[in-house]
Amino acid sequence: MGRAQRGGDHRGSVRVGRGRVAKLAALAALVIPLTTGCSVDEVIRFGWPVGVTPQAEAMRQLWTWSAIAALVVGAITWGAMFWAIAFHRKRKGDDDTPPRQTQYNLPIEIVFTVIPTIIVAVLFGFTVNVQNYVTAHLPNPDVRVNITAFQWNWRFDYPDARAANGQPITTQGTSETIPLLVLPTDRSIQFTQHSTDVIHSFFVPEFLFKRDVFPYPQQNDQDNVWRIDRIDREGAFVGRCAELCGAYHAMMNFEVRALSPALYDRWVTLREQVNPTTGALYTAGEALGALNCGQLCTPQAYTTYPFNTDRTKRSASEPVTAGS
Ligand SMILES: [Cu+2]
Repeated sequence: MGRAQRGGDHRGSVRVGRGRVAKLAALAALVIPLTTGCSVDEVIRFGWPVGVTPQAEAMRQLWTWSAIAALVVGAITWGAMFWAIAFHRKRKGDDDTPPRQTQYNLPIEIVFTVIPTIIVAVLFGFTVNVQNYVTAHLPNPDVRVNITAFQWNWRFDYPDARAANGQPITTQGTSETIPLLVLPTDRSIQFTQHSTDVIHSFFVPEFLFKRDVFPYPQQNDQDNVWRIDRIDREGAFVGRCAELCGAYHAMMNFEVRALSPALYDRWVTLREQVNPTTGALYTAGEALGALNCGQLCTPQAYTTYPFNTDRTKRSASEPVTAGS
């Protein structure tokens, strides 16, 4: 067998090898999404939770398109890299002459400066647009809630709803009770927040949003007002403190309970009244229990649970069993 013929066989086997790799890659690209149970919706969320507000959806779309833009740039870059690696390797018999050099090529330099600048400008434009939408205030919100954060719990006041004692409806968490932030679906809600001690952060993952809770927000030049246009569906959503605020920061949880507007109105009416069983104003949990609407009206939080404050226990807190 001559040298040329052996060389031909070698090139042929390389071609077959490359073809097999390409087929395997295509097969993996097809099979992996199908076998891992990922829906198209899940894939294009690129790991973000499913939001329940229009603001969350706007941010999710920004994220999705930014990720797609990054993947397109990535695919072009990886393609160029692998093409150079595969087809421009130093081969046996090549001498040490360097390949054709293209530095100081002004048109290419200009193109490679202008294209990234355009990409960054477009991403910046869309980001500012979404940010302005998410952080805008509402002139006339349907519901207003004042949030007070403190080491290590939350208080929620409804300034537009007066209880029988003339004070706004208030829900405050304790070491034994996770505070329930009851809100209506399909109504605009504006939150005003402040802290009584250190900086906390109000975070509901399903809102895809968090805002630091400052002491003295005005003096600290902080925008402590934000809003959501509506909550899209009923449900219970865990809320957390997202700013390291002290020893029990990780346990500073609350629960958003989103009710239909009709149920929410009934809940507010109950909270304005005295509970005949206790002789005191209805608590958030008692009023929910009285609505009797199934799991959504469970008097205690069920997305999270109170923590054990006894530090001598040295064991993890346990979920509160039903009825306790
Ligand atoms: Cu905190």
